[in-house]
Amino acid sequence: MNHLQKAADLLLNAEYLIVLTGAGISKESNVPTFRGKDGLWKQYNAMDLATPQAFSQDPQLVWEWYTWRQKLIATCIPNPAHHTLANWEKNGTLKSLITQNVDGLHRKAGSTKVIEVHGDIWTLKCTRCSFHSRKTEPAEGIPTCPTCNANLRPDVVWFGESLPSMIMDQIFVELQKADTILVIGTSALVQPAASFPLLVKRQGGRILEVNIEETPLTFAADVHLSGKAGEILPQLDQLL
Ligand code: BJW
Ligand code: ZN
Repeated sequence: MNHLQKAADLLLNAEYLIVLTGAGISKESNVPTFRGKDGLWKQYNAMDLATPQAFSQDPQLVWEWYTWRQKLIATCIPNPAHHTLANWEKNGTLKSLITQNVDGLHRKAGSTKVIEVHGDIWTLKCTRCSFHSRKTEPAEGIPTCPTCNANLRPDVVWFGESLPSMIMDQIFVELQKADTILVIGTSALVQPAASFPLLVKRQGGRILEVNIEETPLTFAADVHLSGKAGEILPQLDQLL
């Protein structure tokens, strides 16, 4: 049996299928990934940009990077992989979708059961008070809080920051229920998200991986489908 058919059989037999996505699923929508040869970290040092320390030292630089990404993401549209997952939610195949992406493309494709573990690039939060706001226009300069005048920052999770406890609670409920997890387009290097599939595996569940490369998770995968998410997901859909 070929790998695609084996993956389709696992999906057909799944009682509670969840998905974990990473930057690779949005690559074919022209959102750059983080790592790899065209990754965002190739041009910028992660530790200069995606830490709370970097933001307190140079908020201007960090905002320039986020404004550049907001402008780019504003022009991007979901690809066939996002659309396939949205359809699977509608027809009941998929129970929930955990994404590390901040680009909002799963919601744009019509998915509603989305857990954004690293936040949302369009939501801003105050560095001092509890002010939050969501806008769809790229930020200009360093936005400040209308309540207390402190700097606003993107409501995303940076290195060294914990994922919000409400999000972690939601994730653990889903991981406990899951008997199959489909992992798409993540390098599986960043914790804690990289461990979510292993938690499903540890309770007897299955891991299916879709990626153009092998990752540290491939050894644990029941099926690894090598290729672009935007091509493989519609092919899988045809077999269901
Ligand atoms: C395709 C494709 C196509 C391409 N089709 N596929 C040791 C153990 C445990 C933890 C740590 C540790 N050392 C350090 C830590 C902590 C740290 C961590 O994991 N560091 C590692 C790098 C070592 N983690 C944290 O700090 C996290 N918090 C935490 O642990 O809290 C507890 C704690 C608190 C305080 C002290 C100590 C512990 C928070 C992590 C936050 C990550 N944030 C970012 C930025 C988000 C905001 C933003 O977007 O600006 O999240 S970093 C960046 O990486 C982003 C991504 O969501 C995340 C994951 O990247 P992803 O999605 O996997 O993308 P890539 O680019 O890496 O991979 C793309 C993949 O797609 C590749 O595999 C390609 O092959 C593939 N691909 N095209 C299919 N067409
Ligand atoms: Zn404030």
